[in-house]
Order: sequence, then structure tokens, then C-alpha cells
Amino acid sequence: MKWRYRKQEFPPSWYDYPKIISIILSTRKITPEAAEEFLYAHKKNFYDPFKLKSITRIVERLAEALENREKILIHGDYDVDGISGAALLFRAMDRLGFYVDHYIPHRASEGYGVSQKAIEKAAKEGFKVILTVDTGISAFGPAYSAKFKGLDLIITDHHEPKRANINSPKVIKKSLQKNFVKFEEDYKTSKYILPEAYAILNPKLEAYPDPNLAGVGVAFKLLEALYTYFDADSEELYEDLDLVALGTVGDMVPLVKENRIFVKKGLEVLTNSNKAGINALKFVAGISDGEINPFHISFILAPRINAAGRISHANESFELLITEDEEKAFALAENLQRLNNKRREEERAIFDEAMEQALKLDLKENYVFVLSSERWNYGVIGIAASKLVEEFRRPVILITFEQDIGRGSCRSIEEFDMHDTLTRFSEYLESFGGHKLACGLKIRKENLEKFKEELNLYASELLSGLDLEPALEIDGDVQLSDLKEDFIEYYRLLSPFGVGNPEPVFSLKGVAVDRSSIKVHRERHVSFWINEQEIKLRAIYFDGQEKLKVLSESDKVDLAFSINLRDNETPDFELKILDLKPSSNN
Ligand SMILES: [Mn+2]
Repeated sequence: MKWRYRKQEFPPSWYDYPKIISIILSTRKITPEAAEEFLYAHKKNFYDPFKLKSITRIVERLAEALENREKILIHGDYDVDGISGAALLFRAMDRLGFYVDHYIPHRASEGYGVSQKAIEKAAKEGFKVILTVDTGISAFGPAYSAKFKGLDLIITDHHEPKRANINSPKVIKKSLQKNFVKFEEDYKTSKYILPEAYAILNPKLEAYPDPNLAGVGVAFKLLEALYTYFDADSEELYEDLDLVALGTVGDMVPLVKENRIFVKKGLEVLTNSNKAGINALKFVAGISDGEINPFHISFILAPRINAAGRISHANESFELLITEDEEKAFALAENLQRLNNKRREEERAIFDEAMEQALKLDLKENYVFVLSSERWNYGVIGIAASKLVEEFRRPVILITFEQDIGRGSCRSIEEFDMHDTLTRFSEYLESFGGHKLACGLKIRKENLEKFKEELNLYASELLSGLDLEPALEIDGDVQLSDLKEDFIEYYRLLSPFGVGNPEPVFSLKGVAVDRSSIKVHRERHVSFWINEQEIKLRAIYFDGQEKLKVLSESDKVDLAFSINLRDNETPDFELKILDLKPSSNN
């Protein structure tokens, strides 16, 4: 595997921390001045929610609803961000005395965005306000019909607002006529097209210090503002940070700035949660004991919460997150466990089929893989697309067709802004939405070939010069003596690791391994000790058996490794080897 060093933004010597810590701060672009705030990630560093200008109008409208006992429909989304966001609003507003109910659209039959059915339900059942979470920024049609029916639609969302596409004014004109939209100046004076809602809360529309909040994070800011307005005890709200952590990690937004505080504090709450549903889910998944970290969310909790929306209905997960009844929680959690197994099977089938198609593509002409089928379950294609991106390090679009209409899931790489690209080629699309790294789209069959062609022409211009070969990303090179120091205490402060703050990886060159200590475990894993310069370090190389020969035959080796923390054990950390080669220093 190729080793690629991450760019260090500032010289490590500028920081007041051990070198190994300074390297990580530097590759994370944390300035020396901001280092302390990053490491300690304290709640006192939450930004003032009223920095979001539109929040005042929303808080005042909601206060009016409380006073007049008006019914509020919380409209969520079917993924873990939208579900935990809806559960968060429901729980907190219920505590404050609001008259709330919820609506989550069905993924397969209603699709992405604000549901027309929800608007009709709200009108028929006497709701006065619809409050969205994690969705709505492109709800042009629904916003119009809500207005027409006399409902106040309040949108809270974090998705990219539609930018007026300077490349194709024709398309804008078309959507203007079709959707009753208006232009709004954004703070950088570029233009957005926004739905005609009562109010829109989206950190990407305002001069807010952290534009990368997840949907659940935006909902949390609104609640902070409501709690301030009603002078309620915010400690009570912080007990719900477990939900914020679930949605924030699950939505794969960068864990820096406010998201980092949400997740750091939220993981503590999640570890000792007071919610029946979360405890039941942890129990059936086998992670009841011990600290919860982002890995547990990404690979264990979030997939189970998402499985309901993909295979059945997201309401089942919403129920789990709001119930106080332990027995009910247990039954719901077991159901999610079952749905998740089913999801896994479907995902494997799609991945295998897409892989087969991908291997037939000419890599020089297909910088973006656009693959399609009529058999794929729309609810699962996004995960399969992510796995293909990992495999090939290229953007991937998987589309599933039902007659003439295809619905697609797009996943991208850092170097390729998917949302921007789809905006460019929107004349071929019925609709689209999402982010830089992940989008959804709708396309007619007759436009597929042209879309594929134009997209790849553009992509090859953009990507052909870049090094897309998969590589091991390394934060920096260290010396044995750097590992002797008392760095581990600081190291613990760098977590949680995840998107935007990946688990640190270091290289160590020209190391002599204590050959007599090499051991193979279960014919797969290899462990050994480094015993040099009065330093004694244990190293473990999972699935490292194929490198056994290099290890036992080289005088010195170069290692790439991350740190494995071992709570209450000695030594309190070990090196987790990720790659190893004969030393280049010889
Ligand atoms: Mn989201």
C-alpha cells in the first residue's frame, strides 16, 4: 500500500503540546490559538443560537403556538439524522408543553423531501404549524401548498440550498415557473432559490460559524433558543445530546467545531443513556457495557436505526427513540435487529451486481461510475454506492429504474463536489439534492446516456490529473522518543475520531523489532515488541500474517500505525500496525 502524508498546516513546534499531539492538530488545521478549545470541547463553547437570524422569527411563532394551544406537526426524514432530529424536537417540545405530533415519510412510496401527504394530513387534522427537521430546503411545491392551505411551514434543514445556476438560466426559469420560488441574497451575495415558507433555518444560508451542522444539530440550536426564550433549564436539554450524537455521526458531517462538542458530550450521554429505546438497542446489539464511541454509532446503532426506513417504515425507529416503555422498547429494538439483517442481504446482492458492472467499465472514460438496474432496492443503493467509492476511489452513482423513472444515490470523493456537478447537469435531471459528498437524484431513462456522457466528459477534465490511487493517509513521521513521553493523556482528548477528524496514523522509520518476541495468534494476527533506546512498546498487527517474512528477515522496518488505547491495562497503549515494510533507511 502506498503511504501518503497529510498536509501539516502549521509547524508542530508552534504548539505547546507533545510533538505527536501537535502533528495531529496541525493536519486537522487547528491553529495553535484554537488548540485548547478543540482538545477540551466544552459546552461553554456552543455558539449563541440567536446568531442564526431566522431563529427569532421561528421562536416567536412557536411561542404563539404554545400560547394558543395550536397543533404542531414535526416533519422528519427517514434516515438516522432525520429520525433522531424528529425525536429530539418531539421530546423537548413535549416537555415544554407544546402540542406536538410527528410525520415521517415512507422512503419508497413518498421519497425524499417534505411530503405532500403530510401537508394534507396537517390541513385535515387541524394543525397550524409544520416544523421540519433535516429536510425542506428544496420543498418548493409543498411550501406553496402549505401556504395555500393556511399552514405555517417552518423549515429547519442543513442540506445545500439550491443555488441559482448561472450556467443554465433556462433551467432556473423553468423551475421558477414550476415551483413558485423566490431568489434570496445570501451573505456572500450569491443567489439561492428558496421555497416560500414561513421561515427557513439553515446554517448554510447564514453567516453562522459552523455551516456543517447535521439536521439534528440545527434542531438542537432551535431548542437551545426556545429554552433560552422560556428560561427553561438547559441541563435538561443536554440530556438529549445522545440523539444529537446519533444523527451527527450517522450523517457523516465533519466532527469539528460545534459538531465535535455535540458528539463528545453526546457520547457520554449515550454511554449512560436514560432512554429506554437506546438502552434496548444497545442491549440487542451487544454493546451495553463500556463506553460508546463513534464507531459504535456508525457501524452498529445507526445502521439499525436506518434499517427501518430502508426495509419497512422509519416510524418504527422514531417510536423506539421516544418510548419510555421498556418492554415496548425491547420489542422494537429486536425488530430493528431483524430488519438490519435483511438490509445486509439486499446490500450484498446490489454490491455484487454493481461490482460486476463496474469491472467492465473503461477507467479512462468513466471517472464517475454511473450504474443502473431495475432490480435494486432504492433504500439500500446508497450504502452499496459508498462501498464502491471505497473500493475504487471514484464517485459512484447507482440508479434504480421503475419503468421510465430512475432514482439514484450518488456518493463522491473529496476532490469532486457532487452537488455542484449535478447542478451543472441539472437539465438532464428531474430533481436532485444533497451535499458535496452525497446526493440523491431522479432521472428519466431517455436522459441517462446523455447525462452519463456529459458528466464523464466534465469529470475526466477535473480528475484525470489527480492521484486517485488508494493510499494509507499518514499524519506525520515520529521518533521512538516521541512515544516515550507522557502524550497519551493528551491523546485521549483528541477523540472522538470520525469524519473530519480521522483516527491519527503515524509512521516510524528504521525500527529494530525484537525478533524473539514475534508471535502469531490464531494463524492470522501478529504481535511483537520494540525494545530500543530504553523504550518498550507492544505492537499488534491484525491480519498481518503475510508480512511475517518481512518482519523476521529485515534488520530494520518502517511502520505505519495508529494508537490502540487500553483502558486500565499496562501498558496503557499499544501500536496498531497498519502497514510495514523493510526500512528505507538501510
Ligand atoms: Mn441530514
